[in-house]
Amino acid sequence: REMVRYNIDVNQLDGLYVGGSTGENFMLGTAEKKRVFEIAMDEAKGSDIDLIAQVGSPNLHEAKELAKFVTELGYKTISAVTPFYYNFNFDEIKHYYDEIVKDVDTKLVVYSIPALTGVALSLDNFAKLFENEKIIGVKYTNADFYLLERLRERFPDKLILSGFDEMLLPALALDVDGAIGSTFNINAKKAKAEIAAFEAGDIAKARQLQHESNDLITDLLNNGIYATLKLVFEELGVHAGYTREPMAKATPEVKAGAKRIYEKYFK
Ligand code: MN9
Repeated sequence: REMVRYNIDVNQLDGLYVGGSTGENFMLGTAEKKRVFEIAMDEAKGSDIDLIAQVGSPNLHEAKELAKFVTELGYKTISAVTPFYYNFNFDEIKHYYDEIVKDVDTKLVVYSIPALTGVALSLDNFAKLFENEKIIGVKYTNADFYLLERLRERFPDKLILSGFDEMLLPALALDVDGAIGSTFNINAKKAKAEIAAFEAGDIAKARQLQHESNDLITDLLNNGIYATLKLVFEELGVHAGYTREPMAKATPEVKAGAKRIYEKYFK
């Protein structure tokens, strides 16, 4: 709840992606996922922040149930990770997406993150997924900028949201519509300034801001990004809890590292 409030009140983000990797979604049970969706919606009510609910799971029954659940809660957009682990073929993946949106009127953004799922979608794969008009875009967490350029060129009307915070500037150069990222939880101000500089044509400033963000992101990654984001939140007075097993609990070294990051970048 406090993290959602911080993102609305302090970060003033345009939107929140609820139930993503950083939300440790793939370690949660269905009831817990539902509770997270309820809490985010509850806090967001009355603000004009956009919410996207990530409902995807290799358990298609669960994904469909969650899609229905969040639609009834009032979410306008859902997202689903590509189904992972079983090396599903593309027909199976296409069926998965068509099924998730079939019984809801919510629009869907594909969550593509090949490094963690092992599922790499081709340009033609995207074209087939996008034939379904309820599938309106992709959260693109991928360092393949050739594919990103081809996607933007071929689908000018689809929503492309960049997912690697450390590559925001090259993604902006390829005309993405926005970005979703873990580090925006604590680094929203700088990321928004970078986008504004890019849009104003001040590439030197945008690049400088990306350098500064990447110093922070590198330190976060080296200290364990999920635990450290939570620990920095704690330093900011936001009760963010701790990472769930099987992720390791923060050791004294990790805690000291997070404190150093807080002091270096946020004081
Ligand atoms: O998709 C996030 N991906 C993961 C969003 O956490 C797997 C990113 O925001 C990264 O955490 C971030 C650092 O690599 O770019």
